[in-house]
Amino acid sequence: MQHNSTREKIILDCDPGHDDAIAILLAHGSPVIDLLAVTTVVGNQTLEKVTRNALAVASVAGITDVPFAAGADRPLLREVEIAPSIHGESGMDGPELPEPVIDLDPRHAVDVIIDTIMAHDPGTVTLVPTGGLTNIALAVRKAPAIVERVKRVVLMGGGVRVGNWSPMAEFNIVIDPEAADIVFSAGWDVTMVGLDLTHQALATEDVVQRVDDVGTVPARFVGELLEFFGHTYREVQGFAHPPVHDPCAVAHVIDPTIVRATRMPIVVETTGTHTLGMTVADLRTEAPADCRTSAALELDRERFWDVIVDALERIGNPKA
Ligand code: PIR
Ligand code: CA
Repeated sequence: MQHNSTREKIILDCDPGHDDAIAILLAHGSPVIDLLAVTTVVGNQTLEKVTRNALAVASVAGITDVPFAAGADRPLLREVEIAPSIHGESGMDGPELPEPVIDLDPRHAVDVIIDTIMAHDPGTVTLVPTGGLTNIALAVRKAPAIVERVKRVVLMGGGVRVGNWSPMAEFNIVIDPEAADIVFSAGWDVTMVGLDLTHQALATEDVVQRVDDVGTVPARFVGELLEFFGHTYREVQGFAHPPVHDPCAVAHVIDPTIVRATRMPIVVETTGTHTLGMTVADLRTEAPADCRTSAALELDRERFWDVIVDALERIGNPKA
């Protein structure tokens, strides 16, 4: 991997999760991303399971020089809600999951997030959350100075007038709406890569074929993830092809012309009777000058899959 300061430094906070796993592989394999840390949070499955899955991804990809740390095992206020109907009992059903080859960092994820941000120059670290926002909210409360210090937050979650866990709410936001509220209103730059965008990132047959053609162990792993994810998305959500949500946030950091965002005020609904966890976007007029929130609405499909295939080709066959 190349080591120069032109690469975008990111912390990936995730809940693997089929699409989270692909986000880790994309971040690791991309020549323009410097993956500083991977942190885990309860979401698609229990904290224990998603953390185990993250370490399995590290094994598959041969990631040995990045800290992996476990974080919150429950939301700030709500009961734990997981998604076995989509991600299976393990949280990453489908491929065989290899044993960890690296040890978990002994620190709590919240401390890894804070320490990592503070160890780098101001305005250089981007946070990329692809699960519930509990860890990020806790980090903001524990060390409010990070709000000024990070470059920006590019999160997968929410959507403009579209939900998946309820008619109006997306899973990552609705499982911890108070945490999401803290993150969206903190005052830093937030780019919401939501369902409007990720429902354009469908793993169609030609995409699966391109991944298959890479022919390496990590590419085969991705193929098996897509097969299981495709199956549950067909059975449970009635989709012909599965949307590969989380890598879209990483792709936006790689190149904002692949995942294009528009500035607009966005707030999180924390009290709605039928709209709890909705990301309420104001599209009535042009965003005011001080608006710090954006929603990604437009995907360049071709180049999105290009960067994923390119990352897989660069990872190669670490176990072979
Ligand atoms: C949850 C997810 C995906 C699909 C459903 N139905 C529920 C997970 C993905 O990992 C992604 O981060 C986000 N949450 C999409 O809602
Ligand atoms: Ca996720």
